[in-house]
Amino acid sequence: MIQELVFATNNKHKTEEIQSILGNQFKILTLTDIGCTVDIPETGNSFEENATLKSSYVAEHYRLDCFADDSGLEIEALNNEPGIYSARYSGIKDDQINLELVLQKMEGLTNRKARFKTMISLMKNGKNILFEGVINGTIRQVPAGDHGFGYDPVFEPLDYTVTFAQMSMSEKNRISHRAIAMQKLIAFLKGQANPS
Ligand code: ITT
Repeated sequence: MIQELVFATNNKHKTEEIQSILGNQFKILTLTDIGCTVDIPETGNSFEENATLKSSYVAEHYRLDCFADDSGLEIEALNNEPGIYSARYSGIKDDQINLELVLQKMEGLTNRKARFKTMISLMKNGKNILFEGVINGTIRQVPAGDHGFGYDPVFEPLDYTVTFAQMSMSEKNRISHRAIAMQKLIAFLKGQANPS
């Protein structure tokens, strides 16, 4: 039987990536599917806290097991900004404007090291279980590619010569921060691993 899982997100790109990673072993229910129209406040100080705020909101208000992903880009030369503010770095939720702000702040900087991080919080039977995924890379001077979302056009993973936005979804899903965290979640749900 296919297991249904609530994924607490309003981000359509994340939902697509995660449904594609899960394949047909699990079916994702979104916030819309469960009738939740709230933009759950992300007032925490870390990916971990924000992921937990989203998953526990659904667990408390809908009495459903649920997982949430909080993620973002950490750039070494910018003191790990935009970090937890990735979705609204410029003050507004606009991928293009936020990406341009990153490039502007990095003008003239030679240290281009960055990483994408995902923290997944799974609320299951009232318990919070966390799964982390990280991928290292560099920030390009000029955006390239039109797949994906967010900062994908400027992020080149280590050992690759293309950006995330130049990869197909399945290529990105083989190596991304979200895919790494999701594989840990899947292994846990299948009873094959401890959280990490
Ligand atoms: P939900 O909170 O509803 O899940 P969100 O877009 O607000 O959706 P986050 O708070 O986790 O999600 O912010 C993540 C932001 O980080 C996202 O909007 C992108 O700007 C960036 N980001 C995260 N993962 C990314 C990825 O795989 N590729 C490109 N940018 C990514």
